[in-house]
Amino acid sequence: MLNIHAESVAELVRTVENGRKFCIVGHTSPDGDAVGACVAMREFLRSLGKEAVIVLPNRFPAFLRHLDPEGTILLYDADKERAGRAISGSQVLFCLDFNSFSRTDEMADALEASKARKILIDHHIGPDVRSFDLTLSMTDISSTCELLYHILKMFPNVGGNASLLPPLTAEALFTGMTTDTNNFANSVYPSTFSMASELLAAGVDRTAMLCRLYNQFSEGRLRLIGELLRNRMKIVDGKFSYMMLPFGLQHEYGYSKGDVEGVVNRPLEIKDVLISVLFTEDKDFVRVSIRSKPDVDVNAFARKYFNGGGHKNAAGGRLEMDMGMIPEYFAASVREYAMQAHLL
Ligand SMILES: [Mn+2]
Repeated sequence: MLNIHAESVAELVRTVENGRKFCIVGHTSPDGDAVGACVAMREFLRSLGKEAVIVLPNRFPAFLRHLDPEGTILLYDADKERAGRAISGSQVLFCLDFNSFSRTDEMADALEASKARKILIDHHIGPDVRSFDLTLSMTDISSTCELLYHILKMFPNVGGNASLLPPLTAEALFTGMTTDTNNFANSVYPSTFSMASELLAAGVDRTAMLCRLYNQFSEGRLRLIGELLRNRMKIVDGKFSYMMLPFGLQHEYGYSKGDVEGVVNRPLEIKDVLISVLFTEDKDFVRVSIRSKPDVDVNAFARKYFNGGGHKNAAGGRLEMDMGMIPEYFAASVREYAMQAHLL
């Protein structure tokens, strides 16, 4: 069922056993899977008596804050000096939930320059294997958290027994798997349910976790989602949906990063809609989030038109374009792509 390269895991175990100072990094705009995997790894390494620090390129959403109770995760954009020292001073660098250094923005140079042994654990298509000393990558798996879960179970001190994982590791892994599958809605495999079952048996409080993840938002956030779906969602040719979230709207509703996570999935509930895209205005660019119905590949779409990529049914990218140009650009690109991919 699940085919994790045993020799690679053995090499990983040796690296952990022989190392003392570890640095764990995730991608820019860290999501539940990235933060979950980083925290899970940190707590696991600490339980083995190792020094471990997490560095993320920028802030993560507030609904994940409970995963970092001491608030010790370093943010590269806010404190380049300390974050840079943590990266350059480590013997082993764990790179989690991204497939290439370019996914870490301005942190990429520091990661490339690091002399540490670089280990990638990830589930995105097309890992840049040349940048890493050891790559553990699978795409037919729900999340990096799930992959990490199965890997950690193979450590000699765990020996397949999930209840021997540190409690925060177990909770963080369950969190990342839950957010990446949109609470078991997509990319769910038999191994995903095994993981969930074993972690529940090991004592993870899923009810409390779901409440922290999904029921702790501001009123403004829910009203913003209402506004997006009621007034902003546009549909091109009856099949291709897009929504735009410009600065004006963000300010009006007190938006903060992560607030509209998952909203991009909603237009797919419409019978004939095949692709859904959300454009969020950011400092010097527009963030692009793309979802599709199961048969439609948006990884190629994201690569070709949005300087990004990801998975078959969930991808992302970025545009350096005025928000005003987007409706026209989207309509033209999605029509061209639909022709090439024979979607029409
Ligand atoms: Mn992920």
